[in-house]
Amino acid sequence: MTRNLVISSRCSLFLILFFLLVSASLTATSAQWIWPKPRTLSWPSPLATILSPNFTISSPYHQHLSPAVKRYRLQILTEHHRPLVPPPVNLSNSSPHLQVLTITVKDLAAPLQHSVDESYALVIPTASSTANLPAETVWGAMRGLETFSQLVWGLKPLLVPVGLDVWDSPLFEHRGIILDTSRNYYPVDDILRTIKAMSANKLNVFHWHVTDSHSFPLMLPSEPALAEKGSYGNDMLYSPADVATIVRFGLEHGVRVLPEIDSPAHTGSWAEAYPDIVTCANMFWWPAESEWADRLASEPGTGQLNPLNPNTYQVLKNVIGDAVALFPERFFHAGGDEIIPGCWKADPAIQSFLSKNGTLSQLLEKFVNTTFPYIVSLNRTVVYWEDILLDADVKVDPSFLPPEHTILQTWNKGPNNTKLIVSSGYRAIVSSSEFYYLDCGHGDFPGNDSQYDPPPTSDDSGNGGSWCGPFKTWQTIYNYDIAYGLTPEETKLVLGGEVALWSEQADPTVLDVRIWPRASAMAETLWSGNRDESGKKRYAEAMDRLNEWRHRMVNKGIRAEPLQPLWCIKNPG
Ligand code: CP6
Repeated sequence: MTRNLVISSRCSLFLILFFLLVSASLTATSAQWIWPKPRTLSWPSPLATILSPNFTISSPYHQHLSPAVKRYRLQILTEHHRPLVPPPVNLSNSSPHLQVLTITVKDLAAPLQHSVDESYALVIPTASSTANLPAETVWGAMRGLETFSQLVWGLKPLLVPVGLDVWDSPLFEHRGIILDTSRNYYPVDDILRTIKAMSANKLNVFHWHVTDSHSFPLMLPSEPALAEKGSYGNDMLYSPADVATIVRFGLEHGVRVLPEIDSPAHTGSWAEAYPDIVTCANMFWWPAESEWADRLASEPGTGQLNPLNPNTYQVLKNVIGDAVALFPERFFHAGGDEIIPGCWKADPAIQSFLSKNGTLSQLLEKFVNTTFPYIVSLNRTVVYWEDILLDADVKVDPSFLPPEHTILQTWNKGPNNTKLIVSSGYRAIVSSSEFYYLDCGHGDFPGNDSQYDPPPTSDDSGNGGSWCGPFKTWQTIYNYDIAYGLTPEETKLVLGGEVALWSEQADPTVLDVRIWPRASAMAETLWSGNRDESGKKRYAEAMDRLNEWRHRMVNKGIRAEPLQPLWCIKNPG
């Protein structure tokens, strides 16, 4: 008894905040299994029936939906999920076994792009052997299939709730993950596994930060030298066939693949093929004598494309043209973050431009004015990092960025910068580092209270892991309201959010554990919010469900990290 109390209070440390906020949700019922929680679900009595071993899914033929249907049927029949906490469900003695799930789609032609309708309904009656999944589009049907698959559990036989009614649709249309494949390389299989897990969490945008200063792994047919010379090696690049595989896999999972070719900063790797178009590529920002040898994001030689060199635009147009041809996605992310004045100032031509009263912002305006209209001419909406408009030193006049073709993505102070962006009439994607950066909290220098010798340099300005710490817990992410402090009109301009895995200190060995289940926390807040019907944040209920969801993800082969000791989960309250 005493022992149990001690353990119990230890576990409660994790929960104590949330106990205070919750009471109603302890009557764990209906949607205990589903992540993210549907917008509306009714299940008046906790009854289940047997899922027939001959269970089938009927659906209209569609190039991308049909493979998804086949995959889900196999998964449903073979997963044999056993919940950690047995659901309080009775087997109905009058319901027939469930034989068929019938999918109907209103608009079979709607392509997977921003603002496509993802709504669906799911009706599993008590007195019929057929369940129905009507959806507006095939992408909504995929979301409904995921929900249905999460409702099936058990060994032999498989069980599925009956008398259940779901109507579901996302609160935010853009729900993504950023993966940086430049600082460290990820094989195609790791990317596919991530997209699969995204789809299970109803996330719909894989933002692929494919190139940066450290390596250029994307093989582009018009500019092969960039990857030949700028990748980490022949075995660490993405061929056009790899990209096609990833794009098609995304389509079959309802996940858009949004490429980012970051420029003009973050282009050091381009100098391997084109040294003349990159400024400061060999400049060391970090003191070479530093004992910490902390070589992270901005060092060595972050490199910036030279806006005064005409060859820059020659190469860029080829790169952009190829990228647009490889990725059907209608958004194109052109970067625009973190321009370092000193890097441009290292170039003699730029020095002379500046000495004649030219400004750094004019250099960026020239760059934007030569690339942005070209991207728009290729029928793309351009996404830029917020810096392009909000940076203190190097930014463009808003007149260069018409809001109908421009989306801005935050990464600094979330609520403030989101407000600045949408109040200027731009659409925003929210990725504030203080909530949504999954890499932060690693690689910190010891603080001044270290019991060991202090570091020889305490400046950590080049450290991609230090100043955005501490580590973001799932609760920090779940708690964040991306439209905080905005008017309803402004909120309409917030397309959604993306969590980010920057890869200075990540690679395939930690990919799953860094992303999951913390990205699941964002997935739910963007799909159905973080509050219960009474408007209270639903932490404890979410904790129970997220434990189950993490357990289920692990069984699907996603190495999501644990949130609690198993003991706490088995002994709730
Ligand atoms: N790389 C690029 C990065 C970051 C950004 N852009 C970054 C900045 C701050 C933190 C983490 C990552 N590593 N290209 C900013 C968008 Cl804390």
